[in-house]
Amino acid sequence: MKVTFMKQAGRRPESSTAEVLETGQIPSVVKDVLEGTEFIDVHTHLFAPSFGKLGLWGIDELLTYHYLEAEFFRSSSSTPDEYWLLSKSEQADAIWQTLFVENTPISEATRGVIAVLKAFALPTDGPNLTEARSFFKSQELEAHIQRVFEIAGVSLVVMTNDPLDSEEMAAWKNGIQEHPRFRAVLRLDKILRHWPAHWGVLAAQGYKVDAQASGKSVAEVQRFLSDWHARMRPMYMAVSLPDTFLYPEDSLGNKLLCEAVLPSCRELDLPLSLMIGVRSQVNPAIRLAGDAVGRADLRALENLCRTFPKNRFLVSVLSRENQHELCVYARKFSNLMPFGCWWFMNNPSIVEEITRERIEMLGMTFIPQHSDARVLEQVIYKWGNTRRTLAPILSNAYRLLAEDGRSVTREDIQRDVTRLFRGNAESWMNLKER
Ligand code: RAT
Ligand code: ZN
Repeated sequence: MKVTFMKQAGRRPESSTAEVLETGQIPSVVKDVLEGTEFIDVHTHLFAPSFGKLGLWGIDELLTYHYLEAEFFRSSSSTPDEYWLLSKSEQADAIWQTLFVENTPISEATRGVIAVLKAFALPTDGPNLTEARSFFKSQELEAHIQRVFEIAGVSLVVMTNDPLDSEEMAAWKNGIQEHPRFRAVLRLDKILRHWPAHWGVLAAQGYKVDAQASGKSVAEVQRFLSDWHARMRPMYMAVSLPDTFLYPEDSLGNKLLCEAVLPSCRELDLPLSLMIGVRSQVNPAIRLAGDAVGRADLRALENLCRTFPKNRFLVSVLSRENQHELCVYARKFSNLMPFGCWWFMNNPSIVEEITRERIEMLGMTFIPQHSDARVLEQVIYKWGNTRRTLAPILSNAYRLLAEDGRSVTREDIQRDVTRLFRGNAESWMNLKER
């Protein structure tokens, strides 16, 4: 795949002789451009190889993805308590048997596993996982990563890095070898949402903080962020927020957000990613699969964008009901960049609705998708699905434009696709080649 960097996204191509496309040619050119452009994946839970076991890959991890676990409990008679007692490969076997053998794997998440198996020419309807297991076992990780990225058409993925996670902390402190395909993100959920449970970790590292975030705490959190910035070189800072998030509101989280995190983002020239709308652990028995969604009051976002015009906010919202407001706010605030169709939104029917609306309201000034992949090979199906869903949406938008009287060229389409899937991320995150 060829990487096309085109940073002056607002400029029309110089050649006015570029071939004007007939409306009938538009769909195949759009498809071709989507396939030939390498994307930047702005939010994943993948890890570079030097993080060791934190990086998940292979068939057992693919099958025990929490999206599939949620579906498994709907079709299996095993209870969560029984399931959690199984080993990873026994869990994978149980999910394969229930969702892929006894049922048709037609949901988005099950179909994803099928697409990954197909990408490696593995059986998609086998009675067990023997062949898939031996295939993945024989892969050398670095070469496998290159192959996966190549098939997925992705050049770079952004990780999610929690500086308060003990395993990650140890990996960072031992020194992480930079990988050209992975970039870090400083994730702040423990600081902004769960300070009472985690301030002690900062204190143990020598930062003068206390449970009430009083005294020197704010300045010390800034010192912590700046130290971790030096260590991680993150693309942005990030937090996932509940549907009940309000700003302004008198809370510890908001104090740390406004007095420590946002000033640090300004000083370090980093955007802050807000992922809004999660209702944590409505069913704790199913663990990671137990989170749900709630409609948020996006006036909180309006207030943040207006009060902090020098901060850049990358925002994804989890509820379908909040998507329209997010587009409206993006029209009001140029320091707001909507990104991705997150988690329960990442299904073709909803991606289509959201993306059409974003194009109609925002042109090319948004980042259409991120994969949220937790297991390496998921980028294959997640990005395959994005290209497949986006192709008719973009084609239709160009057809309407052509019908309304403006000629469309391949160069126009390339410029737009590059902006959507690379340029907006590059400029918002000051992404430079390393
Ligand atoms: O999509 C997911 O895998 C979720 O569990 C979350 O990790 C979410 O994407 C997040 O980053 O909080
Ligand atoms: Zn995520």
